[in-house]
Amino acid sequence: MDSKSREKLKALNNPQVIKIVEKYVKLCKPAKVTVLTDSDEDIGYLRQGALREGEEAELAMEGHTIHFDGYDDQARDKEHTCVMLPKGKGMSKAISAVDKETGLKEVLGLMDGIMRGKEMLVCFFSLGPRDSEFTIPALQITDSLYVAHSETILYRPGYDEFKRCGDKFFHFIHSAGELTERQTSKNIDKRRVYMDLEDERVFTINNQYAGNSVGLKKLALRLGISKAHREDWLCEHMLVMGAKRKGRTTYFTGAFPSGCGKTSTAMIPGQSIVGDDIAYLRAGKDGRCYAANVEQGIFGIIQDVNPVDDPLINQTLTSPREVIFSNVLIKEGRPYWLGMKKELPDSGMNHWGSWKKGQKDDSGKEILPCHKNARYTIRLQELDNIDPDWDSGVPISGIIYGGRDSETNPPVIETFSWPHGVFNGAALESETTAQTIGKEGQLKHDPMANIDFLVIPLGVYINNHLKFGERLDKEPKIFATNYFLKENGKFMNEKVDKKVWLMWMEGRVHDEFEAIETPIGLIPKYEDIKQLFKEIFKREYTKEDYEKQFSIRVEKLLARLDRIEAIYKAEKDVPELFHEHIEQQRQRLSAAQKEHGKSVISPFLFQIEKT
Ligand code: SPV
Ligand code: MN
Repeated sequence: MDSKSREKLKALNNPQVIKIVEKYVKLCKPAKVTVLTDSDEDIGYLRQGALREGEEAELAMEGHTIHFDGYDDQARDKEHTCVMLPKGKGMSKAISAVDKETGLKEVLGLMDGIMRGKEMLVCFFSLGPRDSEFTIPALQITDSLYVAHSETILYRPGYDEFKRCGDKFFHFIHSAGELTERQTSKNIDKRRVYMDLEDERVFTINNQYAGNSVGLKKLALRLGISKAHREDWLCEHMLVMGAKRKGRTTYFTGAFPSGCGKTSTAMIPGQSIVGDDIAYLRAGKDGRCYAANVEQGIFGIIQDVNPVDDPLINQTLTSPREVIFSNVLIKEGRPYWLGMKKELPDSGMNHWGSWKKGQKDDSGKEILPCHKNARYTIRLQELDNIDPDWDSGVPISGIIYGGRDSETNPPVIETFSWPHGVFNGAALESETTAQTIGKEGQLKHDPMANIDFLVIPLGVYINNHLKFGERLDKEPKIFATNYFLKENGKFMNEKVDKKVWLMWMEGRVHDEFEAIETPIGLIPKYEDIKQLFKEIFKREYTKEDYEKQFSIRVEKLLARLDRIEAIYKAEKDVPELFHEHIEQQRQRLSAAQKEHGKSVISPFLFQIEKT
């Protein structure tokens, strides 16, 4: 460590930071240690370093760079992401866990000398708005310039926070491990992401894909869930946005599994974005729910970003500014991706290496021009639709849960109450996507779109949500959306239709629309949705479309209840209220089926809610 770095560490006057840095220098044995502050010079050092070392390369447009992760390192590795559990502690079946002693021994063993010949970077950030009740300082130690560079885009600087936080901070130790000549992680078989909740630290090694490597993203989400549990707030996989109608701004949060419309909801034209991925929710002194964006940037899926479906992001990614593209196709210094509504070249550099159309990988599978989970990394400030209050907690009036569900839920429903909404979120099912390693299109239970990140038992997590509502004087309304209903294999809605559902939800918050009461919740009246389609898109929305989309599919809904019940029956500590909601919903569905004598019931057969 040179004297400059030494000075920067010393100036923090934080013995815990020094202890941690010393410990991992000793273990990882880097050739050099560099400490970074929030200065432009230090941020520039990371960007320049990533280019110099070949973890990124410059593209034709000013500020744009490309980073490739290894061919087998393109998404979150759920299998090797584990909570290290102290002896005697239990965990839900759906959450991977390893005995703490065994896990620590394994991962620390793999980390011995892992940074040999490399530079260790020591960086400081703030999760959530700085110097606020939301702030969690985070120390990142990594040997990847790409990881550190990404974090300077995605997270608020936090060097000064460490002067006052004592030993209350999260820390993350990452090593990409040995690299190939393409500067990608070589020892993928030794990829591990191990979480230590007691010491609020995560070890992550032999990977580069940001969902595995960037400590402040999904690793901090997991530590945050544990901390929120202890301190009675909520840490969620949620967007935060301002919905704009009639000259007012109404804030919503929305939880959607990865690849199911979170960013595109936060980016609906005409609205404002606060955050697109992770939010901290706290009860305010005034009894309202406040949410803050944990991040200051977007690590977004690039597939289907085009002038029609995502005009704002498209404009941002095609003009000069700081952007890291990852795992797209590069030809003559220009990035290409799936669904960009442009012809893709037949050859170029991609996540495979030098690629040609038709090329197969070692297992004989044809390689797409660009990975489906290819991404872009930008600062929120690059967007014209950034909310003026994005850097603080905003009061939340509505919460949306949405899954990828081709055959069951209607496009939008309002739940009956906070507990009924929590039940809905807890019963969320969604088809898997390319954002995690494994098969796509499998229906999976994904409570609150957070299952991949849960580090506390499911029953405890659900109970925390119920209790959170009790602490509020004015609970947000809870809605459920489904953008992915299909008929004969084709989507029933256009991507942009989500704006209509949002405007309806916004209106419901302000008591401006009546709703129809069904066994699963309140749905819009045909006339209101027809009017919104006309106002927003000048498009005709037919009675037939409405009837198909908003029919109550009793058998499918009952089958879902059975699946959900079976999952929760196998869990400990599930609140009784949750089981009551399952039973009540089942009874309402069965009664409706009996009354109408069919298993798919038209929305026109239900009555307007009684107020
Ligand atoms: C997600 O997959 O939910 C993301 C990207 O937001 S990742 O960093 O992989 O988690
Ligand atoms: Mn996410």
